[in-house]
Amino acid sequence: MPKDFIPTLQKCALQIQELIKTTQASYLETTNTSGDTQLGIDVQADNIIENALLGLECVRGICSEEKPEAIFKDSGSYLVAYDPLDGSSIIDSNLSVGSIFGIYQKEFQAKYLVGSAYIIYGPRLEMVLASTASDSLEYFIHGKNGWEEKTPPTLKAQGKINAPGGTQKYWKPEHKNLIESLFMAGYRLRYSGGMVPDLHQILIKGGGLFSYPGTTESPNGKLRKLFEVFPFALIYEKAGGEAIDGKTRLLELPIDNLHESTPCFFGSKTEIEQVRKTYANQNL
Ligand code: AFP
Repeated sequence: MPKDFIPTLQKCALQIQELIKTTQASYLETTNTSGDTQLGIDVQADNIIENALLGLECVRGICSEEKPEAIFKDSGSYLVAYDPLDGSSIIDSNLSVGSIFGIYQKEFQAKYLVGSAYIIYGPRLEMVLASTASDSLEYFIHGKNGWEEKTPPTLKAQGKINAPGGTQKYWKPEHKNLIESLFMAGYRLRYSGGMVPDLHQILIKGGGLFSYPGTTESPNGKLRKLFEVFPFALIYEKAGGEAIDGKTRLLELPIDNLHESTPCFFGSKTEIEQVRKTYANQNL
C-alpha cells in the first residue's frame, strides 16, 4: 500500500471523529445509490475523505458509497472505493460506527485490490489495515501521544461469536439451521447492526462468524462488494480467517456495477467450513 495512505486516513479519522461528536445525526431529503436515506453527517464525512484522497498524487480515482459514479483524475495509479460512514442508522443510539476503504489498481475489481482499511469510531479511535504485500495486518490506536501502532489482531481456527445479519423472517431454512446450530454449539450472540464494530469485535476476540446472507427479501444480501465486502475480505484473510459468499471466495467475485451487493460470510476457518457445507448444495 502506498505510504501516503496511512497518514491521510489517520487525518480523516480525526476529522470524522470530531464531526460525529459535534454534529446532530439528522436525515436529509436525499437517498444514496443503494436507496439509504442520507444523513448530513454522511455527506460531510464523504467530503472530508473525497478532498483528502483526491489531494494525493498517487490516487487516480475514487468511488464513494454515497455517490452514484466514480470520480477520475488525469494522473495517479490507485483507485479508492470507500464507505465514508458505515452504520449511520445506529449513530443516533451512540453505537460505534466506521469508515471502510478498498485500494485498487487498474480497475474497481476484487482481483486488483491491493490494500484495505477500516476506521472504527467508538469509545476509542482505531484503524486496521491490510495489504496484499504483507502477511499480517497493521493496527493503530489513537491515544494521548497520537497514533500508536499495536500488535495486529489474528483469528484463531475457531471462535465463540455469532453475528447474524439480515431480517430473520426472510432467512432461508438452511441459513436458519446454520445459525441455530452455532448457538446450540455454545456460540454467543454479538450483533450491533454496524458492520465495522461487528467484524472488529470478532477480530479482536479472535474468531467467530459474521453472516449477511441472501434472503427471500434481498437475494443478494445488503452489503456492497466494493465498499464493504472486498475490503473486509482481505482483512479477514490476512488475519488468518476466510471470507466467502457461501460457496466462492469473496475476493474472486467480479463486479458488474459499482454498487452491487452480495451474500457474505466472514470468520474463522472452522465456522467458514460449516458455512461451505451448509451452502454446498443450495442456491445462495
Ligand atoms: P446503515 O449504514 O444503513 O446503518 O447500514 C449498515 C449496514 O450496511 C452494515 O454496517 C451492517 O452490517 C448492516 O447494514 C446491518 O443490516 P441489518 O440491520 O439488516 O442487519
